[in-house]
Order: sequence, then C-alpha cells, then structure tokens
Amino acid sequence: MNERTLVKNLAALPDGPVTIAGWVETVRDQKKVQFVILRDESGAVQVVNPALRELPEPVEGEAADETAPARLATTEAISALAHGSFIRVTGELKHDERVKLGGLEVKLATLEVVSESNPETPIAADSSLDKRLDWRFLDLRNPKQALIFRIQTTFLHALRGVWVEKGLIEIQTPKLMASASESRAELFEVDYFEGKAYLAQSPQFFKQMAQAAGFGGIFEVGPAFRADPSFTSRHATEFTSVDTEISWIDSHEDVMALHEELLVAGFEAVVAKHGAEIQEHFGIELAVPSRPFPRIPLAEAKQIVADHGYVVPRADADMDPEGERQISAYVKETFGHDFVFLTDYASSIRPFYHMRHEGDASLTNSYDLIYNGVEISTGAQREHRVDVLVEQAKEKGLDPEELEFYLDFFRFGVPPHGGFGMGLARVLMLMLGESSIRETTFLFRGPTRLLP
Ligand code: AMO
Repeated sequence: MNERTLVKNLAALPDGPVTIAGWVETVRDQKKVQFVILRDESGAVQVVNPALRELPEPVEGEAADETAPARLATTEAISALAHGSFIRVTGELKHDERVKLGGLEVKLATLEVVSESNPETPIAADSSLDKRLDWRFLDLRNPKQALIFRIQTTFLHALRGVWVEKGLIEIQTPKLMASASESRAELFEVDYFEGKAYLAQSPQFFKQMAQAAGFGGIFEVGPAFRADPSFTSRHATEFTSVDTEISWIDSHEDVMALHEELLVAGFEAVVAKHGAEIQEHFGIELAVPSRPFPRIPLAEAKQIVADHGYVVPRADADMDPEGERQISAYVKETFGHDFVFLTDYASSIRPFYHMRHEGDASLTNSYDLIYNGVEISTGAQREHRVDVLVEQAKEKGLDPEELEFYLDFFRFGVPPHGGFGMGLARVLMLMLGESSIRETTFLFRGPTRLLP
C-alpha cells in the first residue's frame, strides 16, 4: 500500500510530518497563500501553501534560494488544480483551533498530482437524480451518499453476527434457474445454450432445500431479479435480497421473532456507530425499535384504515401503497412504533408454498413487515406436507411436473420451517428517510437503466 494517513486519523497525531492523499474538493487561490481542501474516503482537511508567484531577484553577495523553483512550480500546480483531481501531499500537520475544518491543517511541502480530473464536473449538488445516477461514481464521492453504504455495511455485519451466533449457515444460491420461483409475471428469461433459463426472482426454493438438506437454518444476502416494468420509488429490476430460513418452527411467529431480533441488532449497531452522522447528514434521530413489534392481522388492518376513511381498492387484494402508509401512521400514533407486522394473509393472495391455517385454509401463516409506510419483507411458515403442497400448487394453476425438483425436497423428510425475504435497499431508504431506493442501491437497475 502507498504510505498515507487517513484524514480521520490526523486529529490523534501530534504536530509533525504527514503524507495524505485524496481528491481536490476546493481550491482557494489567494495571492499570498493557497488553500486546498483535500478529501479522502474518511474526511476532509485543509492544506495550506504559502504562494510563491515568481522567482526572487538574485541579491548580490547572497546565495540563491534553492527551494524557490520548486515552490514556484507547486504554486502554479495548485493554481491549475481541477476539482476532483487525486493528489498526494506531504507536509507538516499543525493543530490550530482557529481552523474551522477539524481544528487542524497541513502545511504543504510537496504536491503530486497523481490523477488529473476533467475540469468540467458533469454533476452538481442540485443535479437531477437521473443525472447523478449517470455519474454514480462522482455522486458517491459525496460523503452523504457514501455514508449510506457504510451504514449498510454496519447493518449487514450486525445481522451476520446474529445469524452466525445462532449457528446458521451462509449459502449462495444459483441465480440461473430452470423455472420461476415466484409469480411468472415478473420473470426474466435468458437464452441458455439450446434452451431457456430464468433469472432467480428469489432464493425461495433453495433456502427450503437447505432445510431438507438438514442445515437447520440458513441465510443469504444476494441478488434477486424481477422483470417489473414499474418506475416506483421502491421497485428495481435487480435488488439485493436479505433472506433467511429456519427449521423446526411452530409457526410464522418464530420467524417474526427472528426477524425482530435481526432488525434490532442491525439498528443497535447502526445507531451506535453512525447515529451522529445520520443526524448530521439526514437530519434523523435514528432510534432502535422496541420489541415486540406490533402485529395486526391483514383483515383487521384493512378495517382500521377503512375506519379512518381509506378503503383499500380491492377487498381480496394485498394492502396497496396508500393502505400501507395509512396503517403505518395508525401504528405510529397508537403504539409509537415504526414497524408493524401484518399477519394472516388470505391464501388467495399468497404463493402456493405458504402454509395455511390449521382449520381455516383461507388464511396463511404469513406476514408482511411494513416499516415507515412501506413493505420491506414477506415471511411465512412453509407447507412441508407434500400432498398438501401439490394440491396448493395445482390450485394456483401450477403444473406439479414443472416443480418436481422442488416437490422432491418434501418426499424425504423435512422439518417444519419458515423464513423471510427482505429488500435491503428499501430498509436503508426508510431508515434514512430517502425518497427512492435509487439512492440506497449502489448501482440501480430499472426498466430503462442498465448503465453504468
Ligand atoms: P417478496 O416477493 O415479497 O417475497 O419479496 C421480498 C421483499 O423483497 C423486496 N422486493 C423488491 N425490492 C426492490 N425491487 C423489487 N422489484 C422488489 N420485489 C421485492 C421487498 C419485498 O418485501 N420468497 C419471498 C420471501 C419469503 O417468503 O421468504 C419473496 O420473494 O422488500
């Protein structure tokens, strides 16, 4: 690695020589002194250079100042610096409370322009989201945008901590499949040698396979693909799905308990590590949600929003986005909670693999988790009795023959199990009060976006 000190570590160092490297944020080129704000991935610092605008006239009897040509060249190089160029600076660190930016500065000794930037920056702070996404690598240089992915790292690390501690196994499931794993409506078909393959819409079948394989519990953080033509703030054609599946459960309640535990651990870690930065950049005082999260059966939730004057358009359908917003507002007002589990979805609007209520096949052991007005997850206990599963598949118009490989999992002994899938970018969007998952996805993919 090239030697350098990260800007965030300068504060702890005594005055003395340092080497730093980063991007030119601004240059203030005054006659006698030049200021460069240098930003690396950890922060920004002021670099000062006493300017030498021309070589001093030789004075008779005095030796010429041998450092002058180099100082003149450095002054000229700073005057010519473009915003965004990557530079390496050596100099003297000096702590000085009067310096607004972090109470320290680096007095420049040498400057190396490692990689020049085009002087015309194609995006500005007020550029449209679409334009910013066109230039995503420049957009992500903004500390606020980069912070989102630091937070995501902390969040996922905390979830992994819970999973690993419980002995769950991390798996990577194939994204090329021979059949659909969710509704056929949103399926990407790709040429596959002489035939066709489909991009995985979720790891659903494979996470259940791991239960049949005796793994006990698994998790996966990986891509999922949906050929969804919509342009909403919450839909992508490719997204990162956080999935888990556990065996030997009594009902979906066990899945919800794990779901809560994971989220609380994730929020605890994020609040502890980034609470102040989130406040600074997003103006949000993030709090750790309390357990248990409120639970409301879907039918009751629809009744509640109806009583508040909003009738979900189709009585036999899922909550629509407005219904989700309204039930969230109700839960916030009534329970002071940002999360709500909507439970007991009708079998008619759930996939064939959801287990139905004992004694009332019209309802499923399933839930959606709503966070600040938007669905972030679906979870359920799965049907593990193969005869029931076949009947449910047929009822949904699926051909059991096409599902043979999946149905086989249930013909050789499989424990009762369940799990959930959660859209990572949605969680981040709602946590940080962002307006779209385009902001919280490293590289967004939508119907009209395949670049960069
Ligand atoms: P579902 O289809 O509800 O369930 O997806 C789970 C979660 O994934 C996210 N999500 C999306 N995010 C961005 N763009 C999309 N187009 C998109 N579609 C879904 C949402 C959603 O709640 N196999 C089940 C999960 C399970 O039961 O384990 C499933 O895929 O946050």
